[in-house]
Amino acid sequence: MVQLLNHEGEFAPTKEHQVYEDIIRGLRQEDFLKFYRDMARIRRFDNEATALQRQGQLGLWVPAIGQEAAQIGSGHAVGPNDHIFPSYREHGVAITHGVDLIQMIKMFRGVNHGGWNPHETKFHLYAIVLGTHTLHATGYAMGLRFDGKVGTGIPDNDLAVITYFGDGATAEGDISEAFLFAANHKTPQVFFCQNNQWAISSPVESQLPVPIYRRGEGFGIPGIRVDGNDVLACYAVTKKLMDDARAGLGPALIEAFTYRIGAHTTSDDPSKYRDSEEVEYWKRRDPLTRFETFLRKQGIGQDFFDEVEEAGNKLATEVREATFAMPEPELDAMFDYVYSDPHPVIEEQKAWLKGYEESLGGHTSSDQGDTPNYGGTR
Ligand SMILES: Cc1ncc(C[n+]2csc(CCOP(=O)(O)OP(=O)(O)O)c2C)c(N)n1
Repeated sequence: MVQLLNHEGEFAPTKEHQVYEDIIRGLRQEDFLKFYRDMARIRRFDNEATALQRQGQLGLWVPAIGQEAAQIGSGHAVGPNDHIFPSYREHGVAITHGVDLIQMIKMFRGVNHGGWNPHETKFHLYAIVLGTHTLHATGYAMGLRFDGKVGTGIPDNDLAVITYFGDGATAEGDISEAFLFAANHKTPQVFFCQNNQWAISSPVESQLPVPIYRRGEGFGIPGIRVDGNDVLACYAVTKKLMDDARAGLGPALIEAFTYRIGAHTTSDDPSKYRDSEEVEYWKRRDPLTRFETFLRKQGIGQDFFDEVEEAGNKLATEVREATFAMPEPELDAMFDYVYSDPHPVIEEQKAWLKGYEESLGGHTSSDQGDTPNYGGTR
């Protein structure tokens, strides 16, 4: 396993990881501070969003607590024009590529159609159906190869794709299919698995005949395991493999070994299926604490940490205020993007809903009971 920062927060790479050590030695202090700022920012955001859900302001929240190093480290290693295909927990990666967190809140409040503009950010929309987006990523990466965007060495021409998924998602056939197409087409692509050790209530041991990082071997995809709670290792390994992919060396698989400290989602109660000692063990391996220790050893003073905390509080206030100020969507907005052209069944449903609302005096109510009969065939 590649680890550059040990549990005591000391930079202690081994000889065999020289290539990754060199990548980190090429960074400036400013980069380290940015990594910490982003990890703390996303932790604060996560806590605020969880509180908003508990207060009935969001339909659901999906916390990423414990996975900040894997996400911020890898996210910063992705080039500005590379494409990112996330699953649904990658809020940390999202902020490294300019996704507006308020847009993300809108999605979980159910007032928009699923997020942000992926053309602007290169961070594609969240995919709830496990594994599907790894095929989208592979298709995109095949396109890059067909378009000559790989291995030319021409600055700004060569691009790569990264896709994120969990340990549980590796059980999906889609991921095996994505591996096969990626390997056959030698796509410029990194598969980044955050092994947070739980797929809701299924422990990773229940689905692991071989370690995840070796899952691609039979397809011809080399894999590497990285300490997912070490932001520097996550950065360095992702940077190296994305550079290799852009240079035309083909796809690779990274398994970031981490832990989901929080619940699967706000609808989950993990105390029903895992021991508190296990959670406490991993809290002692909190990626933020390890990196803070490292920074303090580098001479970073309290002022910096105070400033980060203040910025987090400010962000939380902004998110909260923006949430309360979000306008409700128009009732028929849900029909707008089903088809690009008008469709008779959709028009029929729209008309039915309008009539139904009018029969209630124009108010929406989810508890009126009637199951609508939309008429159309499907
Ligand atoms: C195809 C499919 N099957 C089942 C689900 C229900 N589901 C949602 S999340 C989840 C667990 C996923 O675990 P993992 O891939 O380890 O990712 P994590 O949520 O831990 O980040 C399941 C089974 C789904 N969304 N899609």
